[in-house]
Amino acid sequence: MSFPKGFLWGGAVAAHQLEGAWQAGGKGPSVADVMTVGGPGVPREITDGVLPGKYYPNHEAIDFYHHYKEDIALLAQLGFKCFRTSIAWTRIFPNGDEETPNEAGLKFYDDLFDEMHKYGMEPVITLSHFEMPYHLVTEYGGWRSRKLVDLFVRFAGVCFERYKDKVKYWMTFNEINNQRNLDDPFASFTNSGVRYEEGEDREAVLAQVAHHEFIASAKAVVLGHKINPDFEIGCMLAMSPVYPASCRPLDQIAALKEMDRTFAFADVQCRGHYPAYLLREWERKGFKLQVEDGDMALLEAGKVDYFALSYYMSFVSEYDAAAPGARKEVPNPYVKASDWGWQIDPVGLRYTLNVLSERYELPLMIVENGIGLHEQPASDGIVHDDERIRYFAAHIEQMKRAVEEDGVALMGYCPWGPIDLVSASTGEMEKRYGFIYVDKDNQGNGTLKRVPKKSFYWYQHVIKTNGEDL
Ligand code: P53
Repeated sequence: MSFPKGFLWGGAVAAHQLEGAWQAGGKGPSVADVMTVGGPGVPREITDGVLPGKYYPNHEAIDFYHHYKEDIALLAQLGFKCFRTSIAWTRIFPNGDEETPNEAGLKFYDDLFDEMHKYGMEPVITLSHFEMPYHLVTEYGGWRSRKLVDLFVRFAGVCFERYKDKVKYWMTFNEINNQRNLDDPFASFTNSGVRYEEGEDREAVLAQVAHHEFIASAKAVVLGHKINPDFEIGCMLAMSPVYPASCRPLDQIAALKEMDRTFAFADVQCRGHYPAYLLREWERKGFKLQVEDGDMALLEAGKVDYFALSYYMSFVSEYDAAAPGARKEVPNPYVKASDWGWQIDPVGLRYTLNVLSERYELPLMIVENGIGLHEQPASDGIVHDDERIRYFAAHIEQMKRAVEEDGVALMGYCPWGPIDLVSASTGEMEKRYGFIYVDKDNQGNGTLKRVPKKSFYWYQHVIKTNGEDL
């Protein structure tokens, strides 16, 4: 037994993190275009529009827009069966609220998908990956407004129609659960174009924002299936398992409740209704969700076909007697963390796949996994990234056990950033994930030259042996 035939080995990126060309072909500014560069523990600044004298790393990124043929050829050399990217909403609807789409933007993705198919590479496409039109933030307050539902569904419908014969695998919202981190301005801004105001009840705002997104996602699923019944349309969550700090029963509850904050986003999209724990919480807190007639039936009708997840790290929660119910994270003594503090835990991947498979009984797809590292080419010009190889070997080993021993239905595996790109959380180029090195630094200097790293040849072999030989 091993990975099924046709297992989708590949890699994953997002438009704003690699395309650059932020104004080419009539593209409008997205939320990613107004974020500066940060660093480990240094947040990116979200500016009011694009300001002179500031450096915005996504504006050029690695200029995939002009290098995509060369880059897809390299990924084909790796043996990719699929490639996950997103469609930049702002290439199709530069402001987000136009009546008609921008042909130059549509054409770019036609060409890109054709290029992938040339090598037998299946596109796996995210509709909204941290790059909504900035105009929708200034004009409507982002997903606070119900208006966004129609605008998103229009965008989704245009993409579904245009690419119905080129794309089979879709996702609606990337890591829709990140915004549960209410104190992180990056999360609410990139997920939903929301900037919280002084004194407002963030939890109540989030409930409404998420409801709009659930409705939009459900409508997109229904519409997509109408346009092409063969479409597979998934939800996408950042899955970081939360372990209890001990076998103390109160620690168990603390971890369980922490996980519910993630599951809340998946329960609605996978099961088609709000879970009891969430309804009761809103009741207790006095939230009055604004719901329209037919919303609940829509959630039921627009359930997703599969569950896509990113997996990078795990957490530990401890009961806090001083603030019961509040989140109290403690370090895990059994695992090591990356330079950016992400706790590396391969066994947690097997654990997560099992939990999701048992809870939802849906096919799963790992659409992100990887480690950001500080790297430089050695004197031979090559990055010898043995640490990355060890990271992937350990994770793929656990993924294999989930499939072979535990019976998890896994569709594919797409490591994050197969080619170095701009980090989402920090905006750095020097938080590198790739099998391919790109010569560019955090300030934007470099030739943009692409050079395969040692891991390139390793992953190529893994794909060739269908994961047998790690
Ligand atoms: P970067 C937080 C936690 C887990 C995954 O992240 C996250 C985030 C937000 O950054 O994001 C996903 O680049 C995301 C990608 C992102 C990737 O993980 O911050 O879907 O866009 O690049 C890695 O190191």
